[in-house]
Amino acid sequence: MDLYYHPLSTFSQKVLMALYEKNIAFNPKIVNLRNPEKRAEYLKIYPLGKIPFLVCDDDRKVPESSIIIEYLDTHYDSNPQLIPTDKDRSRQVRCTDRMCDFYLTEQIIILFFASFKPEAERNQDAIEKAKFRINVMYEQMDKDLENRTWVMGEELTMADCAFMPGLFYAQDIAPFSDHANIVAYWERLSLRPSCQKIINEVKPLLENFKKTG
Ligand SMILES: N[C@@H](CCC(=O)N[C@@H](CS)C(=O)NCC(=O)O)C(=O)O
Repeated sequence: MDLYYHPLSTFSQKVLMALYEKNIAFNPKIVNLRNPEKRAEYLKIYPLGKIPFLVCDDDRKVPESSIIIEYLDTHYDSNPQLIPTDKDRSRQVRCTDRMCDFYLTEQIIILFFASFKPEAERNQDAIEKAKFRINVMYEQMDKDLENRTWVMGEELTMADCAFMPGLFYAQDIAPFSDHANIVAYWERLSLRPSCQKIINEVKPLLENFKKTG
């Protein structure tokens, strides 16, 4: 199957983590959405132009990071199971994943792109709202992680895949150093081979992106 993605993209990293954790092989198709020609080519594959996007061998198309992970969980017999089969646990994991996407990852992306703009051109309202949401998420996460190894408990789930990219980018732009349980969690999470693989690939690209904007 083909995975359309970019190593710098947070939602792509979420899916990469699931693929690496489950040890599922895929054809990497890196999409550079900043290049107008490449973007136009990609729009023919996925008209909304969002990444990640999975095209399966039977030509089934799967958009949206959480839905791709659900597809991997239900179509591949490989552990870990990232969305529990128990209905209540499943709802809790999907809820945390969604909260993370909307109120942490997307807010961190807002701060990340704002950081490249001159102060006067930044949307201060959006920045304040983003900081507020990130802080609410950190407070909740720090409480949740008090007695847990992973964000939902002792099993790694899709929610951990969702938190990984945001926390990676947050280190510079929305530090969580005041939240000891998140710091300890990030240490555990970032040391997983799946995360190391993603971080090692993204670090040089990120340094370059910061220089060139
Ligand atoms: N809800 C989507 C969000 C995907 C998304 O926003 N991806 C970003 C990259 S991290 C993207 O495609 N941005 C390009 C654009 O919006 O044109 C998911 O979970 O996959």
